[in-house]
Amino acid sequence: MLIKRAPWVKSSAITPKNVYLSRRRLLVAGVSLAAIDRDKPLSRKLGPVRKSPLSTNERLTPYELATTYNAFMEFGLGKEEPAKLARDFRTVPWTIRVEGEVHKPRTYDLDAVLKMAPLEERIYRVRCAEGWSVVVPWIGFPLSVLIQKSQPTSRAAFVAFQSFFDPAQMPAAQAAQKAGIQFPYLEGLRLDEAMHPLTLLSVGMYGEMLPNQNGAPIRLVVPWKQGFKSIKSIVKVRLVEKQPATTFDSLGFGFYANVDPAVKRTDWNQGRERRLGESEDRDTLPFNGYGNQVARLYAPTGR
Ligand SMILES: Nc1nc2c(c(=O)[nH]1)N[C@H]1C(S)=C(S)[C@@H](COP(=O)(O)O)O[C@H]1N2
Ligand SMILES: [Mo]
Repeated sequence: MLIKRAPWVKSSAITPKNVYLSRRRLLVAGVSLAAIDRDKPLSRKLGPVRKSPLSTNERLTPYELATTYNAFMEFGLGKEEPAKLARDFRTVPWTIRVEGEVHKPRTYDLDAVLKMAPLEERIYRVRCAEGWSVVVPWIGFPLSVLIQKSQPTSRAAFVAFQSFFDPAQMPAAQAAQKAGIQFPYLEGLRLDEAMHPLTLLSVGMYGEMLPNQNGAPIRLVVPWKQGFKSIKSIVKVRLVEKQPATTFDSLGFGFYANVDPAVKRTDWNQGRERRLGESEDRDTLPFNGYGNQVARLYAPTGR
């Protein structure tokens, strides 16, 4: 693997194993982590949250790592920057607009989104194209709920997503802009991918509302695709006829970006990955291990 340093193995950043194990036991017992994290305001707690059969039972990435090693280029290119530079990011009030090829274009405030469907906890693997990965207990509901509410027309074939962008709140975005990346950050899915039950509209993680650096207050989690498809801090969802332009497609990563260990790149190895907090690499699985659920979307052409 080409990652030169491994900041996530700094011992100071890692949850002591006994703390981690007791958290895990509480989680398994259905007790929210928020209840035991006395250093965080209880108002951030989300609930009730039901468990999902779509969750993996793999070991969770420690909260401290999943919230301090992030990709959120609007808040800097360094992986430790978003946790620091997004601290004062204003996510209240927040609205998300659903428009385009729909019969019912609507603007929802966050409260309306939180009440749209029962919240579920989905423990998913997410792999970044750079070769690091996490296992996170996301909270949310299927994106299909939001899309169905808007009643797509028969012309809708793709869904385009747009992140919030405000250069005044995101001065560190200039580093990415200098490297040729344009904001607002854009992503997209084919309509059948967007409607797939695994595609999660997430409002929280580890029992609480999303931390700013993880894409507060509302993001996508598409676990069988490279992490960049999981767009953060969404303000617009547009149903469209044609495949939309996306930030990472324009950087040469492709629109579909399904996790595929057979892909050869000169920058990052797509065949191996490192879970944050672990000291050994592991093999990357086709579709990030979700092939049983999603491979049918791409048969027989692979798209
Ligand atoms: N708006 C926005 N969304 C984004 C990104 C970003 O830079 N801006 N980075 C993506 C990438 S490359 C990854 S790997 C995941 C990382 O999510 P995490 O920091 O919660 O692990 O967010 C994705 N969503
Ligand atoms: Mo990424």
